[in-house]
Amino acid sequence: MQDSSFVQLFPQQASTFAWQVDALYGYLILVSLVFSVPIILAMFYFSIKYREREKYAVPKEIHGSMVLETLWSVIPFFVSMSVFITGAIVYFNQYTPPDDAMEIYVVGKQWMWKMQHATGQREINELHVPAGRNVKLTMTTEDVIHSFYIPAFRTKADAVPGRYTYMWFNATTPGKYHLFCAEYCGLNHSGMIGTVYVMEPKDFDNWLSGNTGGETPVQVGKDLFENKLGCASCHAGGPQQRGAKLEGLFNTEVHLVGGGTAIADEDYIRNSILNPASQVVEGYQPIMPTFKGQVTEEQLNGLVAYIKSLSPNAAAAPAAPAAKKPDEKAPAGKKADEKAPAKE
Ligand code: HEC
Ligand SMILES: [Cu+2]
Repeated sequence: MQDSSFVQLFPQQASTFAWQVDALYGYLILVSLVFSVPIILAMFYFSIKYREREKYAVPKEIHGSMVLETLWSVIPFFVSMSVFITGAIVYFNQYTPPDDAMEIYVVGKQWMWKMQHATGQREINELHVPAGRNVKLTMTTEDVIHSFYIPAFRTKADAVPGRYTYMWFNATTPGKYHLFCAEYCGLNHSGMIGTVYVMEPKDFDNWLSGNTGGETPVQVGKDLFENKLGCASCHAGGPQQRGAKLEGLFNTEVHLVGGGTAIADEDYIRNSILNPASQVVEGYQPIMPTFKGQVTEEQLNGLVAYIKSLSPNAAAAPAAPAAKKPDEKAPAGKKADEKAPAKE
């Protein structure tokens, strides 16, 4: 629960890695203090001790000290490496979703968060999750960049147009927590807020079964695949099928025309549907039409979920998206504000 009884410096720690983030943050503050306080004190001390006593005095020459110079190089080296290494450990832990995580789809949109559980329940600006279980969010957005931020879990990840990003957490304490959009996304950005409800696992199971919310993402995808979009006319299986085999595809390596390879993760499947010509599978003709503009983000999630379900034994996504190279991200200046003003 949010505690407002006293001035609160930090939000409550409500996920398994919250304490790690706080400990690292505390360590950074400590390092900053250890380096800044003595320096400022020494400044005052020396400026008084060595103040000008007589005009044009010539001070005694001091020659270098090997011991001193070694120390002030080696100590900061270890201090900065300790920040780097602990930071990297916390980061990789936070952005590597465990294989056994329960999956929830999140779509950002000006100005709301739309969630869908694997069992079909939909929520808007609310997210119900069980305590003590690993939860993985697969996120994207319909318009500009948004950022999914749960301060009490000490986790935040951008939702980026045109691809999937992931976040995971294991909530420790049942209660109600703030959910924010942490990337300026236009006029009503400040209203793009919500609530995360962490429930006891058995309450959550009740909530989930008492809230039957229509079709599951896999069912939505299957329906699109077999009926509405006609994917099955090429991908139905059997010897004469014109499309590539999709059974067992997820998380395997695909050989592409032109000699490259790709791992068939969520982004690959998504891209195969939207830009089929950009990654043509070896041994096939580039006859697949693009479905860009014909499917919503939620329908895409369904198609991806359905194609994943054709590979029952595949593990979850291999790599953390947020751990991708920074240059793969949208250029800093090209974020939400680019598109947002037009809507105002
Ligand atoms: C006109 C026939 C045709 C239709 C319709 C079609 N595909 Fe394809 N699809 C292909 C062919 C051919 C390939 C292999 C060549 C390529 O990668 O473009 C392919 C490749 C793919 C791949 C990559 C497979 C791999 O092994 O890497 C995916 C995923 C896919 N299609 C999904 C879909 C979905 C989902 C739909 C419906 C929304 C669809 N396709 C509709 C013909 C089709
Ligand atoms: Cu937003």
